[in-house]
Amino acid sequence: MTHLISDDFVGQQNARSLAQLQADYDALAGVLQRRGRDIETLTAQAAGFAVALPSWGVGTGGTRFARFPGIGEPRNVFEKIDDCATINQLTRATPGVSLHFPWDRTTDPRALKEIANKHGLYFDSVNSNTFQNAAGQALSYKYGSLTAQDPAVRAQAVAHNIDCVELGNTLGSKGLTVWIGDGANFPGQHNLRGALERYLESMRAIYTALPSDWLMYIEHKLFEPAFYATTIADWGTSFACATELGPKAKCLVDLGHHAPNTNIEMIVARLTQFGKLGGFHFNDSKYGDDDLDSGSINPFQLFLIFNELRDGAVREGENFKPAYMLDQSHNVTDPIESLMSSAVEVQRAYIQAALIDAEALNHHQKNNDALMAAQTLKQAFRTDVSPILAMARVRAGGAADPVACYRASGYRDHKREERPPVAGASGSGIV
Ligand code: AOS
Ligand code: ZN
Ligand code: ZN
Ligand code: ZN
Repeated sequence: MTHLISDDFVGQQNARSLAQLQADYDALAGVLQRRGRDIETLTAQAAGFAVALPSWGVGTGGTRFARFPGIGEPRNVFEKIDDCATINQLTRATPGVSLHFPWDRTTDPRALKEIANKHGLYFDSVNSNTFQNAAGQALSYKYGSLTAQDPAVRAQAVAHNIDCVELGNTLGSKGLTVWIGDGANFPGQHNLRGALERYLESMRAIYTALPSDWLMYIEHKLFEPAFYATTIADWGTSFACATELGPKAKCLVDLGHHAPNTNIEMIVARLTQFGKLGGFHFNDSKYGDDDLDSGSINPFQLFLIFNELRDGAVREGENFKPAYMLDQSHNVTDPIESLMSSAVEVQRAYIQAALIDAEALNHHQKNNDALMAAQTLKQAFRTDVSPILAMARVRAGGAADPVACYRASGYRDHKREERPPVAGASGSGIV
């Protein structure tokens, strides 16, 4: 029997700070009321927010230099589900889990689905992996996968993606995320156009195998592991490919996959405008694909992205539902703590953006009042919405303070006992 935190324990922990939370909540309600905003509407919005967990994120990550294993790390997908369930129990904002194959392969997907559902979790988009060789694989991806020169290698990579779709279908997923490391390290190594032609041919074969209610997410990335020319390096290439493939293909924006200082919120606006924004891998970065905790470096950028999503929701209506997922690497923190705080940071940006006085913003834009337009955004960004997020959690049975509750529970110490380390339990260091 594995140890899980009891709901009673969460309730007891909450009881200690409930009076304080109520006072903070009431004070914020007053502030918002003066702005003509009803706090309960925002709390309901917070309660409806969800961002999916990356199964690979509950283990300690690593860099290409080293991986320093954490304590009591999950050793298989079932243990990962326990950790994901705990994160969702405390945050009530992460009911989806995004699996990665073959890392999360199981001989009994039905049992996995049943256990996840029992915990109140469902499976979000599944991720294929052709950026490393799986154990026992016939052909190597050393020189590429979906774009490889060798048609047999391409066929193997296509077959793996179709396998992922089938497995995901059994698990109740509705999407396939495709990120490939394909590209060139030397000028001349690839015919740049030829590589993309082969990519499209491979992707067409995968697209054909998608169930009718599935989406395919194309994840671009500027560089790494290819350092001269990555085949799907930017949103333009991603957009062109998604357009070529058809309506079930959309673009996925991993925040770390751009050159430093790229205006990511503008990419979000463009993809939304042309109906191709599929979803996100949230994380934060300073230099490259750093995969640091969401909101830890540049929370304003996250807020501005959610401002575009807010605008997109108004313009596109009900059908605008980009997929939200975290994609982070935790090297110096307890992954559960990082994922909980990150989910809350993304939820915070969502609520801060919901607070924007859209009418005022529109007015300032029409009048070319740049200063007041910027101030309007800042007013929302500066508002501490923590009591809204905490109240939404508490009302749903989550923790007022997820990290404090988690620490007090001794969950990790239990896992230290239950999960003695095994060799090769985690995925690659690339995230
Ligand atoms: C790689 O840089 C991408 O972010 C992918 O999403 C990758 O599949 C994932 O991070 C797991 O390594
Ligand atoms: Zn990613
Ligand atoms: Zn990343
Ligand atoms: Zn990445």
